Amino acid sequence: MRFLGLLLAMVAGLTGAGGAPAAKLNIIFVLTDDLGWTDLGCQGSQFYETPNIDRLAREGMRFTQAYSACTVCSPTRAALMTGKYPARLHLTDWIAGHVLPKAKLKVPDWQMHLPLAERTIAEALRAAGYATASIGKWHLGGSEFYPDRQGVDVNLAGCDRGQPPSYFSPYGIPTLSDGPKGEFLSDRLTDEALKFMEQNRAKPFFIYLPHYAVHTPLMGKPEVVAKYARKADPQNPQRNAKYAALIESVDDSIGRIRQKLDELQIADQTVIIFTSDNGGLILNNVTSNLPLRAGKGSQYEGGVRVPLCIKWPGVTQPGSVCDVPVITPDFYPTLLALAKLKPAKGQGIDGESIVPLLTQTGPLRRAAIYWHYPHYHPGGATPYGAIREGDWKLIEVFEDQHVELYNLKDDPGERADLASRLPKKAAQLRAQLVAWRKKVGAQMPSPNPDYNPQRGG
Ligand SMILES: [Ca+2]
Repeated sequence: MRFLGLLLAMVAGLTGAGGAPAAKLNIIFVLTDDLGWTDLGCQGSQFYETPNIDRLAREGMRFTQAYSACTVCSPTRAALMTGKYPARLHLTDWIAGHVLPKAKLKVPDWQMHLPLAERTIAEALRAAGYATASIGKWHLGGSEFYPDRQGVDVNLAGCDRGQPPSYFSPYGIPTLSDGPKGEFLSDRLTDEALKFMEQNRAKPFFIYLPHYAVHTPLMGKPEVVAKYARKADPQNPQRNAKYAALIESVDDSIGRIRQKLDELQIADQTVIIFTSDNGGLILNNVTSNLPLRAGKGSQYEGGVRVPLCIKWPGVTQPGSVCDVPVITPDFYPTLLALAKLKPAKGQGIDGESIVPLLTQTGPLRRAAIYWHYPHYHPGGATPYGAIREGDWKLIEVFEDQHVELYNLKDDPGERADLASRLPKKAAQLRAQLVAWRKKVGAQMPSPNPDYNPQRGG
């Protein structure tokens, strides 16, 4: 019965009223910055209030094992735009990264912008007749690499900055005019998205809405901050009122977008994807990703596991939950598939379309997913690589070349390192990781001649 229903829904999706060919699907991709895995009501938070995102999850599909391509911002964004792993792009750290001249390893000479030669998802969709916009944080290079050079018709607020000087106008963002004094950035970006939807309702559109929230500096509307300050429980590691207010500003954004889709009567032809670019920041008690280990800037699950909710009207089963691991590069072929497009030959896409998961018609073909971060980060990472295959995750730490092996099904918090108990499994995964690095041409760090054990690392 379910399969029949799905089939009918998919057929219905191909034809509009009266049997006329339906308009192409609109795509709204909301990327939150630094939102952690448990930072939503639907992901178990007892503190943050996210009714609109929770409703999106209830009406669509929620992924419990979605991953960002990197533990920091820029590489994930590059992977989203290209469908390639950061390792293949050599864009492996947040731009411009930390410099630790005395560390044990010297980081490779990595790519600090997204090259114009890459065919971005915006370029691919625009070529197929989509109106395209990037409204929010870009963080993929200087002005010659801004979104309007990478396939978007409208760039608002996208620049080389990784965070806004202020969430209140005046913003200090070179590609966004200031609003009335005190206007809030998440609201303004949403206003701009609604305007773009109105102006382009007759065409298929792709709106990339990478909110600056919930990245630092933590700032919120005073009344919202006050609400969470009253509610904060010292026993709950999620208790930062300003951070909660930032999350609420993103939730408001989702609510307003959905209301506008209803008003414009295009909700049934618009796919909404909601996710984050890396795990939650736990430094200075910003948030907690428990039960996951650590947070942004670390090699553990807290650094890379992220929320993901997708509503594809008439196709995703309401309230469905998917536990298959998916990762940022998968969005590129998925978005192309939604627009009934395919990557060009020889484009070197690493991701795989997750349409079979969304339609519940089959598994993914690939066996494993990978990370490569030849850098240092205050979140805890030293240069490392990692592979996840099935329930297994292996982390290779380049400084001393030790490996750690975890069974994420039994041990999602990565407490019990099984590498010495299961040396064959560890060796097999490590060999796969090494082979993958070779395949994508990953850059490795090298011994640092200026290494000083007292000052490095
Ligand atoms: Ca980020």
